[in-house]
Amino acid sequence: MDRQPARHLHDLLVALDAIVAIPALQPLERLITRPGSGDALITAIVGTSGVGKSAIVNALAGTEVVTVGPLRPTTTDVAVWGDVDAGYLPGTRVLGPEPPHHMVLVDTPAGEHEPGTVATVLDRVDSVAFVVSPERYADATTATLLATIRDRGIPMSVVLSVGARDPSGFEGLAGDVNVKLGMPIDVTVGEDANPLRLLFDEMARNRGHIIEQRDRAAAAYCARQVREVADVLEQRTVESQFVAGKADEAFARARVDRRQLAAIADEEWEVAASAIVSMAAEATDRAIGELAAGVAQDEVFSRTVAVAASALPSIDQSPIDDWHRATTDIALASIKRQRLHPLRSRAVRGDMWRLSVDLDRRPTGRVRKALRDRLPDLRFDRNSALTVALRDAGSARIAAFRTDLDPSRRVSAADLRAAADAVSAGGSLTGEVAGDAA
Ligand SMILES: Nc1nc2c(ncn2[C@@H]2O[C@H](COP(=O)(O)OP(=O)(O)OP(=O)(O)O)[C@@H](O)[C@H]2O)c(=O)[nH]1
Ligand SMILES: [Mg+2]
Repeated sequence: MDRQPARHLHDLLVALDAIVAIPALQPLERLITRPGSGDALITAIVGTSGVGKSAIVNALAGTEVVTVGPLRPTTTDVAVWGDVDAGYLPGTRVLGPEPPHHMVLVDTPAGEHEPGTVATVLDRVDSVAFVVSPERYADATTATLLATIRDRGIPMSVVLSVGARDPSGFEGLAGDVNVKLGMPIDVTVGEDANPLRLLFDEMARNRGHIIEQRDRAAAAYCARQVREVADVLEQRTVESQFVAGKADEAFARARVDRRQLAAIADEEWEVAASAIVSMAAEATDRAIGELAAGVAQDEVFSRTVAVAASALPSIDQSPIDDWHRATTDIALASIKRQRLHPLRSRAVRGDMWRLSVDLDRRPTGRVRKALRDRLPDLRFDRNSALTVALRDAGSARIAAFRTDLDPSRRVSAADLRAAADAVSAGGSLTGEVAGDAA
């Protein structure tokens, strides 16, 4: 698979508001990070609580490798049995014999108890063994879980787990499960796990095909999620333009040029930044003085020295000079970075406005002075109409900032849609697995 389109889409999504982008990011991780062709088929064992998911894993292992229990739910953490990168698939590692066909089997917590965990696992795995029991196959939670898997288009087999019960006594059960799930049972497992081993034999043989199908499904699902994000982005952009327009009206009413205000805010920030630099420099000078005078007893001070020394790559004959330069450079760089970061400086500006006008406080001295210089007849403290207008404007600007999904305006809905299309057109691992599918 060409992972480039997925990476590009990933970059666009991370530039957006994280909360909105997460549902689209998760399936993308598979397309970017799914280990290559040398790895085993990853299958999740999924179902509601008590259907026998963990019991099936133990039956396959021939020994108790995961906990089975009468309490609901029993499994609370994902258990990964087989060889796969823990960064790709986190969870407790199962110790025991090798899983069949070097597969990776994932015992999951019950879907109704840990829906978020199960959804994350689903986004990573290649296929699902969906487990039902004679007692639980027709309930709403089973249906919800099944819908989650179908929605993602994950290749799936249905496993009926009967435990120690005699399956011959279940007249009409198979037909009813078929009707209720809308899928036939692929395998019935009792205390003997052989029928399931046979199913896994076949899955292992079709491994390349299953992974390819899964990648296509992940790409399609991801593209769908991204299109939803693009819709939200479009809608939010319209909303934020509307509130920003309201702010401009308020500024116009008050006859204040907001660009002027912004410039003043920047100027204030610059003054504050240089104050921080000189404070840092003074502290450094003081420290150097104390060091030279041999009074570096103070615990805090020696810690500072240790940190500064460890930050320096090598201490030559003039360690104090190096130290001074390094700490000043770091202070300057961090201040510059903060200042240049557009999000941050906009947020700082927004906060300055809010402090000065939103809470009915007077604008800061420098803002007042600068405005007074430019508009000599204005008297801020007396002109309540202006204060109200400024407050409205400040609130609206802040609201616009918060409504905006992409305050830096690097991502457009059209970019997102185009990137999603590219991913759904190329989201296949065919080339990588074709050679070793057999
Ligand atoms: N009578 C009895 N039943 C048990 C015992 N341990 C497990 N079971 C039953 O065996 C079945 C399978 O249990 P599990 O394999 O833990 O079920 P699971 O699907 O993994 O359930 P969760 O981990 O809760 O999602 C359930 O019906 C349990 O109630 C036990 O010690 N005594
Ligand atoms: Mg369990």
